[in-house]
Amino acid sequence: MRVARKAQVENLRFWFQENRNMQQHTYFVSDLHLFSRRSVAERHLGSIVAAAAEARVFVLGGDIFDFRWTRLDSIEQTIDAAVHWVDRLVAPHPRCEFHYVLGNHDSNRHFVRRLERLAARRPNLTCHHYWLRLGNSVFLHGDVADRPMDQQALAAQRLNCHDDRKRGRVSNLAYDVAVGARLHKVASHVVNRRPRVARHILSYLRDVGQCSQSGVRHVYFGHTHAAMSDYRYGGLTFHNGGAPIKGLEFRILRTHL
Ligand SMILES: [Mn+2]
Repeated sequence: MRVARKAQVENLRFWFQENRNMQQHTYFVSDLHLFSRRSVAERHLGSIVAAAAEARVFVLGGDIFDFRWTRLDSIEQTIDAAVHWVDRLVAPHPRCEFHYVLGNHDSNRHFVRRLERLAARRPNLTCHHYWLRLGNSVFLHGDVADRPMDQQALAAQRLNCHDDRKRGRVSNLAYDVAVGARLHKVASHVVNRRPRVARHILSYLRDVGQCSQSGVRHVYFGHTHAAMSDYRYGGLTFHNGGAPIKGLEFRILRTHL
């Protein structure tokens, strides 16, 4: 009897440990640019859902949707589809904590309002406008990599995205040609040299008090569409999962948390 009880306790302990291990991971995904024609994110949806199913924390790092370059009929329709997409990811995984850190492309104010309304209904979803700190890691979209920006400059820049309009057919075609010719890849490598990107992000993080002095060790970001892992700069380690766009590298990042 005593042996049986002991075995039961052991089994229970094993079960809890297994479950705890399964719930340990924190994932970061950004720049899916869903609804734009250039995005191949649909190919990765299975892996995203699988990661969410075993994650303790799942961070959506911005530009998850692309309203400006949507292939749906209107921005309104895209917003409906986007909110539905987030809910379909969040609702079936109540044990996973989801954080949506906004990017420039998903800063459309109508979308943000709807996303915040969804977050109010879903206890496991939180929306962050600029950055998120968890343990020794900071998560941000990364549009501060474009040029040196403090918080005030970023907020001003984001205002330009609040009323993003859907782009017309001609500019869409021009962009497709650029993507076809891999021009976006070349441009991205020139503008997004790693030391420059890290320097700009670091200067923003200092402005918002999130640097190595306050215990930050890892920075997870997107926006540049240039994947990088374990890039050391200014006492921090930078990670970027790239983007699921033709010709570019894309990864779902499992963080150090
Ligand atoms: Mn971006």
